[in-house]
Amino acid sequence: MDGDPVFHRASQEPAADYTIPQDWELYTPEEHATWDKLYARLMDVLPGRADAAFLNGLKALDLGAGGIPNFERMSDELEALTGWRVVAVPGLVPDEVFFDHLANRRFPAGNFIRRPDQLDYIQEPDVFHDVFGHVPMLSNPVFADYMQAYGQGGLKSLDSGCLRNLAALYWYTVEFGLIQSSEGLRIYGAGIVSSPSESRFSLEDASPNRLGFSVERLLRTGYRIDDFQQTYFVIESYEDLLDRTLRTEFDPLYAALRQEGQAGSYQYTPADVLDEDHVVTNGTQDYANRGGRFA
Ligand code: HBI
Ligand code: FE
Repeated sequence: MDGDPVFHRASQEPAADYTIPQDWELYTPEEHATWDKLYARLMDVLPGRADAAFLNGLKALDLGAGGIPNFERMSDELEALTGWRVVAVPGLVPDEVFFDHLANRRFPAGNFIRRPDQLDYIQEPDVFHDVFGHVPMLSNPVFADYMQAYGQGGLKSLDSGCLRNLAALYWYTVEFGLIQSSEGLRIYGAGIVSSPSESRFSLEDASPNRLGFSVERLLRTGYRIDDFQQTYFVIESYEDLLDRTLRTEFDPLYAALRQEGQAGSYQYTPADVLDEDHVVTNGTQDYANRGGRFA
């Protein structure tokens, strides 16, 4: 993720932490209508596919009330649940800024929304991806702890040469994670829940692999940034995700990556299934004809 923010309607230069006013009163009726359209499309797909933790968060924060949520009001409700607040930023921010926000229970969300002709896919996270996709899970106390731990870990990794490896852990959990829930396989990743087509694909298509979560495996695994994932990683529970991550000694893993010349690169492609992988479902090989670039 390049660190240069793209200024969207920023009413002023961002602060050192890249935060800007949300300018909620400046949204047009068309921008609010875009939120409502995207929300309605996803509510046709997510019940029965998104994990209960996500759906409960959506309800608790009332994100379907109509129009783009006001960050101040939403943050007061979220803060009462897990101590998290949502702050407006103009776009992607540099890693150290991003990690510092997460480490302090502040989720940086773009304040712009995609144009009506971009409903299906946007290159850069907008307010719908960031707030609809990420914020409901922050109302779950265990996942809220995981996100803060990720930020704290990121700050400790700034000089490791392994930030791209750490980004893969974020990608395959926070963005594209699946969970083995009591009702079956369910979605919790923000990148999936904000996409109606990938919400179906990730659970029901035969072509992607679905493998058991492992921190070390993810640090070494590349991912696709402009197509559906070819592999999804499945956690047993948010407690297990948090516990394994907190118990992981990252420094020796980073040292091994550097020693192997793998720091900042991905030893495994999104297509690989390893002998030691716990296979939930093996993908079919016709996935490869979908195209898309690896990160
Ligand atoms: N900035 N606003 C914003 N949102 C992100 O998701 C984000 C970022 N900067 C860096 C970043 N993500 C990546 O390093 C993460 O994948 C770790
Ligand atoms: Fe995201």
